[in-house]
Amino acid sequence: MTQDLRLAVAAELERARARTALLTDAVDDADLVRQHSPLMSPLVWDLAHVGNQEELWLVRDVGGREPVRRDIDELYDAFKHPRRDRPTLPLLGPAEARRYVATVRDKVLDVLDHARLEGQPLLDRGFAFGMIVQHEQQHDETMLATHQLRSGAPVLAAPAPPAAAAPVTGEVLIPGGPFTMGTSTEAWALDNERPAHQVDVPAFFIDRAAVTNGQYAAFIDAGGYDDPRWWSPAGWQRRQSAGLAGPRHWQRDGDGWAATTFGRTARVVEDAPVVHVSYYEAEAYAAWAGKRLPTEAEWEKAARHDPATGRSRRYPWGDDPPGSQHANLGQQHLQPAAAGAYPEGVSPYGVHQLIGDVWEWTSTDFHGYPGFAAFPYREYSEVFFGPDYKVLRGGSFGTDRSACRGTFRNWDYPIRRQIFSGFRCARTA
Ligand code: AVJ
Ligand code: FE
Repeated sequence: MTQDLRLAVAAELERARARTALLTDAVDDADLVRQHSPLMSPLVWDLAHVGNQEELWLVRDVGGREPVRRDIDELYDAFKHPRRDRPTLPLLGPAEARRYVATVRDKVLDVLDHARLEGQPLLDRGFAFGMIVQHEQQHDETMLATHQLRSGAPVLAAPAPPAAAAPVTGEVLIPGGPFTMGTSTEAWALDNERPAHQVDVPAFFIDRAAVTNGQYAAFIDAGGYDDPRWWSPAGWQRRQSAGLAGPRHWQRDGDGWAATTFGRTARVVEDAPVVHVSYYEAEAYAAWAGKRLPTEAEWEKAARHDPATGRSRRYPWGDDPPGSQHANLGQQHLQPAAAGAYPEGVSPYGVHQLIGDVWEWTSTDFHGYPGFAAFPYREYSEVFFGPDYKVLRGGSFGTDRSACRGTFRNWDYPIRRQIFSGFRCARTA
């Protein structure tokens, strides 16, 4: 049993590292140390930061081993230096960073061989290793977002996602009543997903698919960006000060729209989810459509609640881990898939593509659930709780399956759109 777990952990560590290598080997050294946007770190910072977190938690804390590079802890502490300042730091260069992460990984595989993966909460069912796997995968998504902000010739390529099996439109009614939100049993769930608790959700309608490029273009063409009626006061202020006129990366193309994706410009796909919109834009679209954004509890009930059994599933399709038939995850396609492309991923209520494709904005501020306890460090979640951040759910095409669950919670500022963010609409029944 623990031998199986050890092998599974090692495979997940390896899979994360392969993705990190792909994203960092795709560009030359000059590109690795360059800052492609003030919102992002140089890729070489993410690389060494991933290794440093792995060293802190697995080499030193779990393994009780001597530090590899205690002298660099400060450089890679995300709270010591905001992203915009990171290019001016005396960072490890590309070759040094690669050597560092490889040295740390060698030690970690040795620690894994000897660790007891039970007993204390930090090690129970391999949690600390799972946390570090997810951390690397989260940074791999961040690095993918950096790639999207990079200018120059394309360096990443992937096959197109599957087409829609049948078009998915309209909404479903989710009857009122309690459901179980969050988890107390998922082995690698992070602190903010815990504990499981009952939430009574009044009846509501939710869209079966995320808002598509075609639908969003109709909002723009109807003058949606010029009518303060649809925008919240904060959203309108942002729309004005940032001069917003459409999703990030969109440009006019005749009477339609094109978008530049990882260096390639093409017409936007009508029936694929819109991506790179802020919370404020999502909120304005929903108001224009006579709807609203779902609350986080509504989103999770639509995704996990099984009315036949009364229990909450790990994923919309059941308890099996995500496969390529269920959801567009893991940077396999590098773009969201059309509504209806993953019929095997549908939820019990008939809602599609809740997992994968695009992160979905919810109307809920990021807070701890009742009974929340910071674990294993306050800086993962707790320091972000409060009204400044909105919760996003479901993961995107850039999110790995190890960093995405029915209970997984992401968060960002409502003005942000460099992430792979979209949304679906809801309304009160
Ligand atoms: C959960 C995506 C908001 O990138 O800020 C990475 C994940 N935390 N390193 C982030 C994270 C520490 C986090 N998000
Ligand atoms: Fe980090």
